[in-house]
Amino acid sequence: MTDFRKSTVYQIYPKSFYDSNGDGLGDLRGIMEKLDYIKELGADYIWMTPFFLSPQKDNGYDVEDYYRIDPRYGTMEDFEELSAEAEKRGIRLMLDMVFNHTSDRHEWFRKALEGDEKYRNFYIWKKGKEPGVPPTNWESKFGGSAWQYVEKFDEYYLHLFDVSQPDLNWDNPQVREEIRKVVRFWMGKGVKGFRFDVINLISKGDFLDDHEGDGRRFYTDGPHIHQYLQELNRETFGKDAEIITVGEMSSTSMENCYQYASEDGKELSMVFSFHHLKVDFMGNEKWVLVPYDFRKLKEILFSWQKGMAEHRAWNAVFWCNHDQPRVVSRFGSEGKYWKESAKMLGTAIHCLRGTPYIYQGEELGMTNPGFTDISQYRDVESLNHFRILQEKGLTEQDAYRILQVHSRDNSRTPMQWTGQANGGFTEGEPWMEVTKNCSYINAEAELADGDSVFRHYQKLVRLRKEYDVISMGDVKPLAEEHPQVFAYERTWKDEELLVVNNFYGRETVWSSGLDTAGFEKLLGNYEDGCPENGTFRLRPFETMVLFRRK
Ligand code: TEU
Repeated sequence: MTDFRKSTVYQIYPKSFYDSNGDGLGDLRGIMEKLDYIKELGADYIWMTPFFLSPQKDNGYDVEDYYRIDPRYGTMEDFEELSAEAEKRGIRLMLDMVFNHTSDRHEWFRKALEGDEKYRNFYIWKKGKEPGVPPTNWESKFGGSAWQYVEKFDEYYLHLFDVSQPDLNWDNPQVREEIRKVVRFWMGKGVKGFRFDVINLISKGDFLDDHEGDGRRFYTDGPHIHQYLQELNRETFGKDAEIITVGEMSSTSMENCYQYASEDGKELSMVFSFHHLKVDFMGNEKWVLVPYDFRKLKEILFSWQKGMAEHRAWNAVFWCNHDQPRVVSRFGSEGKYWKESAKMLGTAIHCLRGTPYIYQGEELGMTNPGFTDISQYRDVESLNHFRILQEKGLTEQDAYRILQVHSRDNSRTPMQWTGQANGGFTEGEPWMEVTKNCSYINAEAELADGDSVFRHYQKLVRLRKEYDVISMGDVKPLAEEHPQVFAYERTWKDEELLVVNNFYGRETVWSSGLDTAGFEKLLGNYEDGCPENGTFRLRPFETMVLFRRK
């Protein structure tokens, strides 16, 4: 059994990873061709975002059939071959299960629309408050009302995401049984990991107007959430000790995560929470431009580190995924200190307590693309908000500036394999433009360079396996008041680790008051440089990992 505390997960967005057949879209055979690259990085698991049959309104998070593979990505035989080839390399596959909602093209929803009562009960229907007024004022996460009127029934159905993604009714036992069947089917294919999409939204509470906001308090970490997760665990993946699970927790609370990701194993192995990635929002509002709040970032990361450890629960640690902008553009630098900042950010997150996730291209230091025209964007959320922002009175230029920072497409541009045309991603016309800097930010160049961002990530993955203090140690926050430094200490038996990061492009000094004698440097992003008598003189975006035995 792989110990998930020592493991690293590599996330693939299949559409943008590698195109094996020249149609401009990445596919399963493309992933297969790149398994050696992932092996070289050292990752233990590959999480693939959904490749099930789907109309692709939300790039596969709108599932039409959980048992079939979308022909755009390949066939079931391709999946089986990929799975066998991964296994040969000691890599396991983690599938992305979207169970809060289906596509409106799913057979269940089609039957519901035909008026079949059994399937109408698979979804959430309510009468309007009065003619033309939805049941509640809840907002869809992608903009607009979360309710869609269907004249035939004079009722509305709930869609927390796109109108084409109706929410499933988990209070119906038949829905829960159907979901279990899906999980068992993929377990039968040998899958050893599951990521559950927005899983803390499946249990809906009261259907009331939200006078303060958007409705999320009525369905987030809802009344039966722990019961439903425990049931799913008991009846499906809990029967196989080798399976690891991660739940994507939208706007969750730490208290709930203690239970979701408890060591007792009744629910999930670990959780993704997003509070640390809202430090450049205004409250919950992401479509604004505000500088990121470094102190808040530290505070949130530390409080989750401490809280989860004290309650014997496990974190997933990450900066990037297919919904987030590129971290080097967000908290680092695209310019002079691109390489230093990419390495620093990797170190800061990978040495924490939790299982690290690397999103494709992060290990190369890929950046946001800086798109300047709406025709370059693909994401439904970005397209909706581009319109909504202008309806609110912003100029087109201002709307672009916000999209350039916050759009989910920032992370979805094709993987940069080479410096050639289209970054070596496809022989055809890519479904989304490749970022121009593929001329120098690409896998081929970084594999050839012993000092590259890729080589740094490779070391981080290896260190986690080699040092128990990284995988198992306790965490103690340091430099909590320092305006530029993010530092922490890890301890385990006789092992001590110091991780010190300068988050800014200017030098700084941190007088730690620590006894730093006898530490050796395991990793850094400048050649020399060690603390003297507890004083750290840090260069722009400098990072260092120091180790000693007591
Ligand atoms: O995302 C959940 C989610 O709510 C956010 O990450 C969302 O993209 C963000 O809040 C919008 O500002 C998951 C998937 O990761 C995402 O790709 C899907 O679109 C979404 O669920 C619906 O399935």
